[in-house]
Amino acid sequence: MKIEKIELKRLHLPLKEAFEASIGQQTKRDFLLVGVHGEGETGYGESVAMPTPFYNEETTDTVQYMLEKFLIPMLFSQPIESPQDVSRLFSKVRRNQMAKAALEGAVWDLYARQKGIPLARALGGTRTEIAVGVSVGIEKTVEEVVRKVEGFVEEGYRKIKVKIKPGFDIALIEGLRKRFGDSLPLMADANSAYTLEQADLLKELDQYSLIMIEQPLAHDDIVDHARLQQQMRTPICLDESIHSVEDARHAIELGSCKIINIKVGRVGGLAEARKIHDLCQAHDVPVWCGGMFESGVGRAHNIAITSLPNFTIPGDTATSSRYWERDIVTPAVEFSKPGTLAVPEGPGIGYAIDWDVVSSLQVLEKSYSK
Ligand code: OSB
Ligand code: MG
Repeated sequence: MKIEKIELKRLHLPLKEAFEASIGQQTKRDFLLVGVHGEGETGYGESVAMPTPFYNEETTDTVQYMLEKFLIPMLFSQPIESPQDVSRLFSKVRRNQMAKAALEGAVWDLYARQKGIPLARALGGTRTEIAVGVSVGIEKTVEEVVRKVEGFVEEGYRKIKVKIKPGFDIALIEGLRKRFGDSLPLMADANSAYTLEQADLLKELDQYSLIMIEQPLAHDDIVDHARLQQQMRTPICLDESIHSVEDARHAIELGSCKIINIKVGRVGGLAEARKIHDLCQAHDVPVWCGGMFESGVGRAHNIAITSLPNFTIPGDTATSSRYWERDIVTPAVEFSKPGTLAVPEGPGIGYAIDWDVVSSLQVLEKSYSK
């Protein structure tokens, strides 16, 4: 693959409404759009790090720094045959998964475009459509969350995930079950808001037949999660704790979870995401694709990886209109039928960049040549 030029654009994209979780409130995305040019084509990726280090240790600034100082120069320093080479090349840089994933994802898109095939096919995906759910933030009252969920159920979302935190947990889940009954596919995400000492409280959730509880304990833990899983019927899903296929192997061996949330950014890119998918498939551990409020570019990457066969649980890849007044891609990401997104058939990510929107959001632009 010839890689001739790389462009970074920093964009501020306001969320339609603020989103609250136990790790804090978010009102906009501040992220980098990465363009990789070669042989007359351009591939796109985006960084999913937040502006603050409250989900993981990376931030938009650290991603920009790592790209400029290390990852872009490394990519220019070696011939690349395929996107897997990028993943191998970057493996000597410790961590900084979201910085690596932003650039690696753009190279995957470029690779698929150069071959004239959809990114989903380049990854080995087989689905033509994917089922999706939606992640719902914390509100002031249970009633407000119930009202939000009513709208999403009406739209056809196939899974409802609600954020919980101490003091906004059991009563919320009970309220949702009272309103929607036991058949609503429902799960809770704690973003590490509890400790093992609160196991008795978490075990109360067992009576509500949740599909899973996501990351109840510390962001860097797999030992206490294994202890908790032994005491709980509800499957534990790990998000923050999994950064690599090795982390996934350790968690599966220890019994720390029964389900894994794969976020392409959190694990350092599509090649690593696929390795985790394959390992989980071999161990009968279902996976689903998490979200980081991606713009349409990251959303398209999420759709592509979700086309792999072991993504059997609806992910958090909701439509563009759930987040943005105007997305940066065209067409916007919308349902092909309720709760379903079609896997694009065009080359690469299958969406075009809307440059008018990008230029209206852009706060910084940089370009690097070989
Ligand atoms: O824990 O899954 C999470 C958003 C930002 C950071 C972490 C998480 C989330 C979400 C929202 O749950 C997912 C989305 O709608 O993109
Ligand atoms: Mg999560």
